[in-house]
Amino acid sequence: MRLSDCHNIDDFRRLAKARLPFPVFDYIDGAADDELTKARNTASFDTVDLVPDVLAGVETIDTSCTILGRTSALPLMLSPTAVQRAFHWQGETAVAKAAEKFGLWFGISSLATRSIEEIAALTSGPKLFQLYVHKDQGLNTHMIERCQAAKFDALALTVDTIVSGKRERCLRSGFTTPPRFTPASIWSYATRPRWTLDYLFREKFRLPNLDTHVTEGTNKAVSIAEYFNTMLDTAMDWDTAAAIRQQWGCTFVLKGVMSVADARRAVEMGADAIMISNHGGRQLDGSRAPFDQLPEIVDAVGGQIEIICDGGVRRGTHVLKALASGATAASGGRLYLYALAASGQEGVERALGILKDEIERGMRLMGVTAVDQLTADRMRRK
Ligand code: FNR
Ligand code: LAC
Repeated sequence: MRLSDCHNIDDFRRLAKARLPFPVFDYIDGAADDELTKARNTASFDTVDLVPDVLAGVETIDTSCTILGRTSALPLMLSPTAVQRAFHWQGETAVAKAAEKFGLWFGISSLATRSIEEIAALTSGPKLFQLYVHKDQGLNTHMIERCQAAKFDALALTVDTIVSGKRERCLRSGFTTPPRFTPASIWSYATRPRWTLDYLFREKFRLPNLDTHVTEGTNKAVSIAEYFNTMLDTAMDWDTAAAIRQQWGCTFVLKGVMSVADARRAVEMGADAIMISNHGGRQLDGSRAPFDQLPEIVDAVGGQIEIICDGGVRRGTHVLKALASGATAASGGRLYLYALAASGQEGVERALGILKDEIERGMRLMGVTAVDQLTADRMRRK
């Protein structure tokens, strides 16, 4: 099988499986426990049918939209994923360049194998840095301040990894990554290399303290790092917080929110967006699919916060269905990781080209000329 034989994301999965050592493929493809949620994430898109307006007469279509204050050529974000150089020698460099070429947001994991600064130097496109909320405040501060200096556009706190999901394929294969893949952004902080996944699974993370309340006005200026750490731990007067975020120009995302209660808390915290996500089924197996959960979240906080539907996306029509359900955009990891593993930057660009084509084709066949025309009446839940 060759790259030219790949005409959809599932073809890339097959090519990656053929080309990767099985422990590496299983780390990408695998999920927690019985992998029910990973399967459900994609299957959930089949629970709705699209209703096209074929007499609408569609000439030019515009697939662009605004996500987190930046223009995106498609309503699709590349979610942060770890240790990409374990999948292909080009690693995050390939994905960053492909994302820039297609005008898409690129999410960089805390466990990336290229540093914050390397990635920033690689691409002028919109960049999101994903932070686990480490118990070690010094590490949080270290990462946040470097993101600010590197002018990242968004900071995403991953809040669904208080403990790692049970990845049975990795337990069987013994997959982990060697010290040379110690997260490049952590290395300069960590005085000794840590095995990436062991580090991740051993490190006990914290959850943000969501019981924030506005303190008496104390408009003292604080650093960005202090802001986020303060916001995570205690209260902060929101005027100061807003002023600091304005100064940095960074948007603030909570990744891994699934419940209405957490979505409301995210609004209270002043987050700019939530990624409705179950981490691609890699955390709590049996969790509901983000696409299934979307209507409840949109009813509760739609219009108050941007809502990204993350996970299970393998087709352009999945993106269209997420938007018709009220999402600002869709996002995914494996939709580009299989292609990276199979064929580096060339593979990722082919995969993004396929998704772009499927989104455009789907819009034409739906009879819509812009993504904001994808409204609830354009689909029916079965
Ligand atoms: C991930 N994901 C992830 N999320 C995160 O916040 N930090 C991370 O380092 C990683 N690493 C990671 C590695 C691999 C191999 C995968 C497959 C996923 C989760 C990722 O951001 C996203 O939520 C899921 O990938 C979405 O599901 P799909 O699109 O892969 O089905
Ligand atoms: C994973 C971690 C790195 O899903 O978030 O593998």
